[in-house]
Amino acid sequence: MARRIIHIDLDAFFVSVEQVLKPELKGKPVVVGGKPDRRGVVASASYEARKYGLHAGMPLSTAHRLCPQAVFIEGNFTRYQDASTKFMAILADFSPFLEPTGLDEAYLDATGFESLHGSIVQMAAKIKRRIKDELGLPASVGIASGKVVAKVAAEQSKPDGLLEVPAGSERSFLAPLPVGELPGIGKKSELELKGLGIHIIGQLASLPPETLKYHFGTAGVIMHRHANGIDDRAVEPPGEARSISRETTFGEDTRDRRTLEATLRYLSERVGKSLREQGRPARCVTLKLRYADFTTITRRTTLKQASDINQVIFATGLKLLKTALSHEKQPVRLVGIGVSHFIEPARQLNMLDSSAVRQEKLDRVIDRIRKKYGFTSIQTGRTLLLQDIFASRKEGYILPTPSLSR
Ligand code: DCP
Ligand code: CA
Repeated sequence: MARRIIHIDLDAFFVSVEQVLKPELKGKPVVVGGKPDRRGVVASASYEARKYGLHAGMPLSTAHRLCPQAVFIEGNFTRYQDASTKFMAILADFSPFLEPTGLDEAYLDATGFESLHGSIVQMAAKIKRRIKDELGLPASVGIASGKVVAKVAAEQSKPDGLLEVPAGSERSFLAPLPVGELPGIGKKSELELKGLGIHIIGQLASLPPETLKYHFGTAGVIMHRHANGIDDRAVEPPGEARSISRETTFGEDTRDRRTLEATLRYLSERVGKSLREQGRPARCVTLKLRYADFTTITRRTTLKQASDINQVIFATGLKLLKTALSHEKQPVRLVGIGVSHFIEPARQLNMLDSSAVRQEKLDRVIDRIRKKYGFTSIQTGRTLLLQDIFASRKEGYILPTPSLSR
């Protein structure tokens, strides 16, 4: 029996969350990403704004030029995270085979669930209804025998759509679509395929797989299978996180050591907080830097002893930062810090020296105070200077491009 895989993706996610909060924004061109005079890009554009050519990733200044009447909103990442958690909780009610693939999208394996709901289409309609009723958010759903076709079907049905591709018609469904619609084909491959005279997925599907292998390696073989609607990848519920990281892009590229160090300190504290919540200390600390010309480097240190202490994370990152900056004179565009290689705490409990135990306890006390009074209620001298760089609210500083842990 063919599998029934559902892909579900919320429409204009950040914008839709804002529209729930301010219903007067519904039906209007709306952009989340920042005010048009700020450097930065569109994170999410309402479908009304897309009519003017606006899309995610477009510079805000361009968006403003194309659609000056659009409402530009800074956005609030905490709100989107919160909506995402509720969205995933609704999906989890429908199937334990749930694989989130972003804040606002997920795969569900619904094979054999027909009898529970009448049909898979009815199941999908119920999911959409609950998301609309409980969260006020529009979603689009694709149903197919595999992930790739389900995802394309959801995309084709947007906005507020529902599309099932019956088993056996995957190939003919994909055939007329432009190759760029196939997940995994980015701008570069698309151009290369155009060079070969391949414009639609049907043409791709008819090529000998060897040709694609010659041009794209293993990726070409997968591309060929997907173009033919063949995709047997399982829906995989997430395992535990393998790393925790935080990063941010500066409003303006900077060489200022104090700014860089203060930001690194703040990000280290955010990482430390998540790490202590998760309860397993980490062995590795990784620094990430992106320079003005977009060159991105990562540098990693393995700790002698696994840790979840702010100061240890920060000091390790700082050493990496100083070394990196001594080799590079360009201004920095982005800084990030992450930890990985977690260990079970019991393995080293008795080996920790007393000062490490004291520091950890202190960090945990600070976590509790911050939980109650806000993240910026306690700050080290070092991070205070961030007040001049970033706006803050109770949950912490508002970073221009916050990122979730991976
Ligand atoms: N996002 C972002 N920066 C990007 C792309 C996306 O911050 N370059 C954020 C904002 C989006 C959310 O992720 O609202 C989900 O991304 P999608 O690509 O699913 O875009 P939307 O949900 O906004 O629109 P669509 O209706 O096309 O899914
Ligand atoms: Ca979306």
